[in-house]
Amino acid sequence: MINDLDVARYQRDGYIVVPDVLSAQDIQELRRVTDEFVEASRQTLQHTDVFDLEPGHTALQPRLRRIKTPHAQHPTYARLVRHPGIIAVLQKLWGPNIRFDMSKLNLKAAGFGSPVEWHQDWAFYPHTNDDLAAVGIMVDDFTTDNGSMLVIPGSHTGPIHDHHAKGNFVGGIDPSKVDVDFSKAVMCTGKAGSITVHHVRLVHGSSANVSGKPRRFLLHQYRAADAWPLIHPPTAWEPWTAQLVSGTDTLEPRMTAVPVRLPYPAAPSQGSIYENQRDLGTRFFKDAEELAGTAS
Ligand SMILES: O=C(O)CCC(=O)C(=O)O
Repeated sequence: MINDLDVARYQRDGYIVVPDVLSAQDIQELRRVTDEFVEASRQTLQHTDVFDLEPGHTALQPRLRRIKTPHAQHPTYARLVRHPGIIAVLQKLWGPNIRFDMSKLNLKAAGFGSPVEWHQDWAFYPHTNDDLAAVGIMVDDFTTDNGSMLVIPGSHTGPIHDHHAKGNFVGGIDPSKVDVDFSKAVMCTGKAGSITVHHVRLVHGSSANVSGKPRRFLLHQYRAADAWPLIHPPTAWEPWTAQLVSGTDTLEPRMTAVPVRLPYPAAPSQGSIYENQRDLGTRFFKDAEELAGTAS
């Protein structure tokens, strides 16, 4: 699925895009099921354990921003956690022993999909080593104008940046306070069925969707089986070991010299990264309305 050059590129840049991992049939099924969730979101006007809603969401015009833990909500999503193409890519990067963590599906509907401010996933869940990555499945074609993910190549080897504002964790980086050259950002575009793999310490984000086409991104978090969470460690062995998707488990976490900054005190706005980032003072990305206002 990937070769040694891809591995070297991942190690150097902190991300890769791999085309043609999911079949056209997989994608058709993912879109069908996802449309059902958008329909179901008409029934609520508040965020729930499953739905994170865009501002302006109504029953008549549903604006679903995220399906939370989709693998726990529908068998179609659950099956993809162990997709052989995805697991093969991770095995090539880390070796045989791999554990799934969590999933989420970020939807950016045509014309209004929310931006995600710059952040490092590591700020949310530091472990004893940093062999963790998010795999992003492109459910739609990712283009230059529909809010594709942006990454800062090489930033996974740098510091863990401050994700706090007014003393609280807010899950986003204040662009005016960090030494990151955002002009070096690269956009991860590709055809539906491609995947992105980005390192847990990579600085990344994404702008609003100003195109006429949706951008739906199913994200799976995985980690090497010997990476042990420094916060929210498992409280029972069985569910923890059941998340192994390849290889064998271990009772011996691998400790490496990784920079850690804890996500405390907790974000004042809870529920999703979009909510956490509400309290970030300075924003990098404009929302769709602001972009439309600028354009007119
Ligand atoms: O949906 C995106 O473009 C990026 C999402 C992301 O980084 C996140 O949800 O943590």
